[in-house]
Amino acid sequence: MKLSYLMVMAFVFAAQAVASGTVSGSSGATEGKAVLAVSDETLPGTAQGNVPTAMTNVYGRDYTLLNGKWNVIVDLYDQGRKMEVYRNRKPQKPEEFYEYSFDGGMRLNVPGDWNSQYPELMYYEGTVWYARHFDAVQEPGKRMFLYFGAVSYRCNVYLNGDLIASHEGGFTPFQVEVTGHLRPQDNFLCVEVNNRRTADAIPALAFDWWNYGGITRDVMLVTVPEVYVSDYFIQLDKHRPDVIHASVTLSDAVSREVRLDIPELGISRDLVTDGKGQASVSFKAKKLQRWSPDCPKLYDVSISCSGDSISERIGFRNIEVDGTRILVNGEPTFMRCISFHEEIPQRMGRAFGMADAQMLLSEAEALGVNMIRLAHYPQNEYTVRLAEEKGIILWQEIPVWQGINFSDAGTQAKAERMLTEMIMRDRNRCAVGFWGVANETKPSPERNAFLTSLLETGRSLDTTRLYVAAFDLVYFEKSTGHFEMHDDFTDNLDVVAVNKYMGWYHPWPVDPSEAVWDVCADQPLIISEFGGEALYGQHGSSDETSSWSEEYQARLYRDNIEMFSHIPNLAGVSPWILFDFRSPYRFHPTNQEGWNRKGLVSDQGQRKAAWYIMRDYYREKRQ
Ligand code: GCB
Repeated sequence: MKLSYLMVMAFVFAAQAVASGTVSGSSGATEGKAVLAVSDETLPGTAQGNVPTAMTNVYGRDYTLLNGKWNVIVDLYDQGRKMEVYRNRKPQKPEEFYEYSFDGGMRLNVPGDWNSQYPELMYYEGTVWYARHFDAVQEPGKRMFLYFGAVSYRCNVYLNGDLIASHEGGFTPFQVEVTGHLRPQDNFLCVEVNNRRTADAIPALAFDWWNYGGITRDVMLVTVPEVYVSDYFIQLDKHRPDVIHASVTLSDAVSREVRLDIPELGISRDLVTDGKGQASVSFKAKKLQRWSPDCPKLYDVSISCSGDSISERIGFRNIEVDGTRILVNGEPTFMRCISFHEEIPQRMGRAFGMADAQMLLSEAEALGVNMIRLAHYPQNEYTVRLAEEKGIILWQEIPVWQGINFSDAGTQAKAERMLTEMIMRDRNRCAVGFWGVANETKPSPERNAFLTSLLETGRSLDTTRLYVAAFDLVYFEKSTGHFEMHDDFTDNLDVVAVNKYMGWYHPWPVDPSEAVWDVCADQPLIISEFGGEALYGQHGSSDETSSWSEEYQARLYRDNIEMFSHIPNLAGVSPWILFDFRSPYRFHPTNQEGWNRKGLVSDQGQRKAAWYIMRDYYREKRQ
């Protein structure tokens, strides 16, 4: 099959799906945009158009996991597409042969990154072809979708030899409808995964974490009714404590009766979708107990229409800004925050399941946090949902991390797509209090336009969260004797966040007791990163940065904590970071060895001296 034919078929497939209303429904905000667009020939620069986002609450659906051992071909020179390995051909005649086979070769666990599974793949950046067979029961009147929790970083998906979908972005889900394209037995699913860093990608060419590649989250075959509830958004009003807003979108533009039940609140509402398949309602909920870090109350909520019913546990809380304070359920709340990457240090691999979520979150809880900044990209749903059950407020962000090409329209479209996919996946999670749009960007007209459009996109999908971005532009102004920052873009944000490494990247210009801040004085300010490196078990001078000692790191924490009391609009702090994490550009041969050592906890799970200082500070901030 020639590639052009393949591409045509892919478009036909996608177009058929759309013509029959089979591409998953979308929210009002994504509605009306282009349909499932299969990429151009090359993976880098994969064009997705504005594909409707994946269905809401996939774990509440009828699904089969396609996880497990997949066969793979490592394709360093990108020859697999030319050889059409996705067709998985076998010799049929004596003179026929193929220079590939998925059988008998390397196998990789899905979900999982490839880097941690074979030593020779540890640094690999390129293409890996994943393949597996599966059976599928196509029930009459039902629709089927392949759903990928995340593939890092870009991929093409081939089913039974045809290209059916493409996706770019390593941390958000996507789906493709396969109704009518499945055989009862032995479907051949092949995914061409590529994690090469490129200048137009997000993140771009260099970033301070490991570039894990692979099918890193669950793969599911999902069965839904002909017309199904594709999306819903049920949240408390931004300001009022007892008014719930609910909107429901069906997969198809049809008018149907929909019922919304919250039995514990005695709520049962009948809605009728309009010609676009959408309906919304607002109502008062008497005796509503709001979700909070101290009492993470969740309610069973179900939405049904003829033929479909979906339920999950949803919580209700208000989060808003009052002057320089952040209010949670009307109460001024200091954000005792921590960050972690989606990485299990002991395994040197990306986190993906419930056990991993338990590990990461229990160590965060031990520190006494009420909030986590999920650095620097949307993390898996196990983590998000478990954090919600534990009462931890979340900041989720997209990987717009330094070095992004703000002048590239394609890059901007990708960022908007990532933001949309993140918000659509998690906007029913009341734990999410903050959507982060960028980390460490510098003022420029292009940057401003890029971020402005991200905020517009975000706010068109969700106005109940606080929008935030982290900046590294604070400096000490000698003439005033204050720490200052001048970036007008901050006016567009609900909360301003600052990464400032006093005592590490920046020597103290004054004693910490005199380090007074005058930064965005009329807005809430979160110190979203501070810290320094120490090798667990290494002892040395508390005065010497280059000792990489626990003593120096502990002192740095004490000094920063002292400085915090001179930031009048401080609304929260977040040490960088909970665990030491893998980073390719941490070259020091004995202190780093490819690790960023700013963790409060070592790669082997040992708590450094600074951990105790932070724990005590958070204990005090609770009172
Ligand atoms: C930062 C970045 C973070 C890095 C950190 C560091 O400002 O936001 O991703 O890992 O500094 O350790 O330098």
